Amino acid sequence: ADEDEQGDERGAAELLAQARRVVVFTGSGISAESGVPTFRDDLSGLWARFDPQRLATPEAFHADPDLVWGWYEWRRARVRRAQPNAGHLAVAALEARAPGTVVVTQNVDDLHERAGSSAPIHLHGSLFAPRCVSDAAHPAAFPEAVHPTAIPDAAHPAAFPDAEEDAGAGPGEGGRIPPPRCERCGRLVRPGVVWFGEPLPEAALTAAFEAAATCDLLLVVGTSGVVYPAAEIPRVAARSGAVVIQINPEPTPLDRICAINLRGTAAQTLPALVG
Ligand code: BJW
Repeated sequence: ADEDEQGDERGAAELLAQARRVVVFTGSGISAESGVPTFRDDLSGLWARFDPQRLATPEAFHADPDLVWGWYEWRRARVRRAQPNAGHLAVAALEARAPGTVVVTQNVDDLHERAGSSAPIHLHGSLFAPRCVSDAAHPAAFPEAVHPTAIPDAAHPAAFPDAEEDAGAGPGEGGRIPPPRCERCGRLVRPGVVWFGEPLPEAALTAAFEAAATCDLLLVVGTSGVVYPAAEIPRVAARSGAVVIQINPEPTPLDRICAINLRGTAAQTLPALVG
C-alpha cells in the first residue's frame, strides 16, 4: 500500500508539473496544521462544539448580535496568532512557478495571503472585512482605524477561551461582545463572511467557476465537499475534462470524481507535490 501511495504521489507531481492551467481549491483542512479548527471534523471541528444555527446564519446575528460578534472576534484572534504552514507555502511556490495558477478558497482566514499567494479568490468572505448590515449602501465604511478588527486578546481576556480550555463549551458562555456601529448610518457592523442561506460574492463565484471550467488540473485540498455552491467547483472542472487530484486524510464525496486521491495532510503532501 505504501508503494501505491508513493506511486500516486509521483504521478500527481508529474501531472502537476505538466499542467498549464492549474486551480488550487482549498477548504479549512489546509489551515488545520496551522491550528485553525475545521468545521466538520469529529472532535476538533467547530461544529462539534458550536451550533451553526446559533452562530453562522443571518437569523442568528439578528437574534443575538453580541454572541455572534464575540464568536467571530474569538476566531479572528486565533487566526491572527496562527502562521501559514508548509501547505500554504507550497501553494504560493506553485503560483510563483506557474503564474497562471488560480487559488480559490472557501476559507475566511488570511493564511494564503500571508504565505505569499497573490490574489486568492475568497468564496465565503473574510474574517478581516467586517461590513455594515446594509453593505450595499456602505461598501467601504469600515477602515481598520475606525472599526478595529484587531481586538487584542488582552482586551477581552474572557471572551472565548482557547481550544484546550474550551472543550465542551457552548456559545453564550462569556463570549458576548457588542458589534461596532457603522460610522455612516449607525446600523450594526457584521462579520464579512458568507452565512448559510446567503449568496456568495458574485464576482468571486463567477471567476472561480470560469477558472474551474478552463483549467487542465484542479487540486482540491482539505474540504469535505458538502457545502454548495462551492462544492460544484471541482465537479465543474472534472466535467470540463480537467484532471482532479485530491489531498485529504479522509475520504470525501469528491473521491469518485478525482483521478488521484492522496490520503495525507496538506502540510505533508503539498510540498512533496510541488517539489
Ligand atoms: C485535512 C486536514 C489536513 C483535516 N490536511 N485536509 C445544494 C444542495 C444542498 C444544500 C444546498 C445546495 N445549495 C445551497 C445549499 C444550502 C447551503 C449548503 O450547502 N448546505 C449544505 C451544508 C447542506 N449553502 C448555502 O447556504 C450557501 N448559500 C447559498 O446557497 O445561497 C443561495 C442563495 C442565492 C441567492 C440569494 C440567496 C441565497 C452559503 C454557504 C456558506 C458557507 N458558510 C460557511 C461559514 C463561513 C463563515 C465562517 O467561517 O463562520 O463556510 S459554513 C463552513 O463550511 C465554511 C466553510 O468554508 C464551508 C466548507 O467547509 P470545509 O472548508 O470543507 O471544512 P470541513 O470542516 O467541512 O472539512 C474539512 C476537511 O479537511 C475534511 O474533509 C477533513 O478530512 C480535512 N482535513 N485536516 C488536509 N491537515
